[in-house]
Amino acid sequence: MAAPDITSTPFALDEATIASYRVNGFVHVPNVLTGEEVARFRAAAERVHATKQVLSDAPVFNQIFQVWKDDADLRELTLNADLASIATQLAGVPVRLWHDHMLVKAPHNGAATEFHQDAPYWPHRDATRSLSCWVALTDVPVERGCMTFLPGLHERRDIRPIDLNDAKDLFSAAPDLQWRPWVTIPLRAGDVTFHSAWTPHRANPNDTDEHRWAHVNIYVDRDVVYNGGPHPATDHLGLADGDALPDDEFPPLPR
Ligand SMILES: O=C(O)CCC(=O)C(=O)O
Repeated sequence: MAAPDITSTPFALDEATIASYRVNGFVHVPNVLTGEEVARFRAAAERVHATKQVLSDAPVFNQIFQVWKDDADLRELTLNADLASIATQLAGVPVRLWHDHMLVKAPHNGAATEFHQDAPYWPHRDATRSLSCWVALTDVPVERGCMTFLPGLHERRDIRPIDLNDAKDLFSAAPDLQWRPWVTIPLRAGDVTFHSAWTPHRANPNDTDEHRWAHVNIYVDRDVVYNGGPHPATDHLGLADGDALPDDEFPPLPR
């Protein structure tokens, strides 16, 4: 399979942004979606939230999983070529979709998403540069549940899966991280952040009267293989340890 040309992209990402991502393990890219796109995708998110089964409805967030499979508008957002192109440039390797999910914090949900890395939850072998794109479909100021990152830790690969309901768990697993600086990034609707699957991150509770609407696309190294572990994205597929991820379920992007 030919590798995508990661030097030409419809969305111009400057060298400073790529360099910042490579140093910090996350980056803020403003104004990726237009106001019209935000309005359309937000309406779709509200529609899907009202009708589709929630994978997790813990206070921390409502998680609605694999929305690209059922909703034409959200499919466009998940498979969006600009977002996938930015992810490819940041990763520096070809990627494929792992899964998407909407993460909706209800008004006054009273729970932060506590610090964790993402990769330890996933059943992948040979992942090196996997990353997430977190799309704000509403303004997300600090008090509505924006993201906070611990910079410069994306090569840290020794941390176990963390309980994201437990504020102390990451620091129990990795006590040295307790003294690292936190970087909190409020987003305007249409802004995105990208974060490495190994960058520790959290999100504040939603202390406002409005929902926090976030749509997350997760990209993994295109040549990652399944390691036999449990996960809702793979449990129904009958994959064996060592199998490649099938293209129809985990599409190579951009396409
Ligand atoms: O939005 C949140 O509450 C947490 C998001 C998160 O952990 C992620 O996108 O990896």
